[in-house]
Amino acid sequence: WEASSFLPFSRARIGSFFQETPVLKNPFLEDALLRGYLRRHLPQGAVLSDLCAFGERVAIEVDKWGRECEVNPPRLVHFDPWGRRVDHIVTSPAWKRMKDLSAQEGLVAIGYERSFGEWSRVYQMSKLYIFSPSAGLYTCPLAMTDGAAKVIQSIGVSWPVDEAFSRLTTRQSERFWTSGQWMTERQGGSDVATGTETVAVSQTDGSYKLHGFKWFTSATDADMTLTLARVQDRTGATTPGSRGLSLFYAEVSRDEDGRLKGIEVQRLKDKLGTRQVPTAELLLDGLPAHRISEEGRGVPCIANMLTITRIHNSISAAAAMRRVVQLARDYATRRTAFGKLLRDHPLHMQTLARMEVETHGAFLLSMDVCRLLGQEESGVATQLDTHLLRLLTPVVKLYTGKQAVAVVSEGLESFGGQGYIEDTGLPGLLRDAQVLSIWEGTTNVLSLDVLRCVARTSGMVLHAYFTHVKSLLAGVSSVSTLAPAVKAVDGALSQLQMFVQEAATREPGYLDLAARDLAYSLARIYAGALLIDHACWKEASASDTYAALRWCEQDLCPVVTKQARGCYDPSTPPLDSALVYD
Ligand code: UCC
Ligand code: FAD
Repeated sequence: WEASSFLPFSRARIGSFFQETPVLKNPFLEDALLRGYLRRHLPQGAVLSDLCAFGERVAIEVDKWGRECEVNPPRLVHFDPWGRRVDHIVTSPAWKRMKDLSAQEGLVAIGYERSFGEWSRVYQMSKLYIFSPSAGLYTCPLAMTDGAAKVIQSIGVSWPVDEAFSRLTTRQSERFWTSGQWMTERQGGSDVATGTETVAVSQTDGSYKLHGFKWFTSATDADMTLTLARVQDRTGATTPGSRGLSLFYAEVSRDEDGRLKGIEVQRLKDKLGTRQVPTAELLLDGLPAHRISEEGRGVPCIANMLTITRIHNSISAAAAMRRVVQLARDYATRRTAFGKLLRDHPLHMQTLARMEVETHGAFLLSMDVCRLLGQEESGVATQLDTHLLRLLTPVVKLYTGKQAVAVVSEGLESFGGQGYIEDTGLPGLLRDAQVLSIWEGTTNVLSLDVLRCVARTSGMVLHAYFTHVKSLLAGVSSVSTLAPAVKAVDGALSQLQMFVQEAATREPGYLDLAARDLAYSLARIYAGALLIDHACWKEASASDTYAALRWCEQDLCPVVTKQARGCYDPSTPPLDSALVYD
């Protein structure tokens, strides 16, 4: 017995070494790029102190709630104990706390209070950026809530949506509402125009009842929703395609027996990630609703919501990258391998530095779209700014969504095996990142949206893009250490301009094949210009310059590289198909 007390391993002892866990510190204070960006553009003390205090709260308190949302996911109770259908979505206390917190902290309200003029959106989104990785995906209902408020504001805040607008944008938690966005049906989430079967039957009082099946509805515990349906004429006929779609406002409410009015929750989706969010399949069986768009103008009307939710998506993508880098760099100061800390292994640091470069790019891209949104909303946007906002919203959403998956995946590996272990909370980051390129428009669908907006504006959005990128580069001195980066962006921009001119003369379908690479080129060149511009700021750090140089070493214009290889030639589609189905 005495001898065994010297053994390091026995029934009672499991060894003396325990790895220290990575520590989440105040995400505002830990983020030099965010703080630098705000010092440059929005240096107001009130903003910085609010973000600092909120960052502290996120690290100390909110992050735990986010974890609780993940381990205690929502469930659906179809029936009460006496057999009555109730369709209750039971959410965790932490999920409910997130709702109160979101109202109190003004996570939607800040964008509508506009206390900081054209920079109000940057302030709001900075707060969401700090919040997002700890939010237990509460950012999902907040994005849709913001989007719904935007739609209402764009059509005019009057009956029947005035009360809803005031609730969506309030800071009073007891009044705060969230909104859903029910677009996707079984036949199509991308091709909404063909896929929407839901019909709207007009009532004598001017309202409607909706009948249909919504295949994906997230945060189904929302208080209201915006949704698409086809108005039936007297014979029951509807107009097919996009021109038959109208936008409806519906409240999600219950009757005196506790039954949802006009809705049956069929089931909750069993999802790879976003498990914190109740995502349901809904049968709409006479849901009372009001039409809020002109008949047949549903898609353009809900496009305002898509703009907002896609911007939220981009912010969440950048935030996921930031969080995994933050945790990985902390871990590298605690974990030893081969006799030294991970931070002292140059190859490990190179890996984290590459992740950081991606994070820099994603952050600046996302914030720039927020800047443009704020300018448009406060009436100071030029025509060029408005064009840029339209073009960049899908570009930034699709690019950052993909980056987030890659960076978070790399980030997990930087914790070794522990990155794969569920109760570290790390795997959830990857699962949740994976959705960012799917919902709110997949990568291909958004790439095609870019082409459509170029065509619809007769190229004006591209003209705005080229003009603005040139203006970002214009101020850089030719002897600057940034010269190689400027040369790379300038060269890529010229290549892109030539590509666009040449592609316009090609056979139909040519640009469709190039759409994804074109969108990537737009994103990489623009991010390069933003990184250079930020590094030129008088208070920029040496790391800002280094990040710009590193970013610009990659292929900034893949659409031209691939064009040179014949990737979009008419011969490729049959070859692609043959390869896939070989
Ligand atoms: O996924 C969803 C919710 C997930 C949860 C929320 C998370 C938020 C982030 C949280 C972060 C953690 S809701 C479902 C989202 N679904 C989609 O995104 C659908 C993807 N499909 C598309 O985007 C398609 O391109 C469609 C549906 C917009 C295509 O519709 P159409 O009708 O076939 O397309 P058209 O012909 O291109 O557009 C019809 C009109 C045109 O205007 P007019 O008639 O005046 O010429 C377009 O200019 O709509 C206008 N339009 C737009 N306007 C279409 N798209 C846009 C746009 N993006 N911006 C402005
Ligand atoms: P499809 O349109 O069938 O696409 C399948 C594949 O085909 C994709 O890779 C796509 O890129 C590609 N593709 C499609 N068309 C083309 C084309 N023309 N050219 C090239 N490639 C193409 N929807 C809501 O309305 N409300 C919600 O709250 C909501 N929540 C969601 C929550 C989660 C967790 C998920 C995963 C989805 C949610 N969705 C929601 C649905 C989501 O918006 C759709 O799944 C998405 O828009 C894609 O539509 P789809 O599933 O019909 O895919």
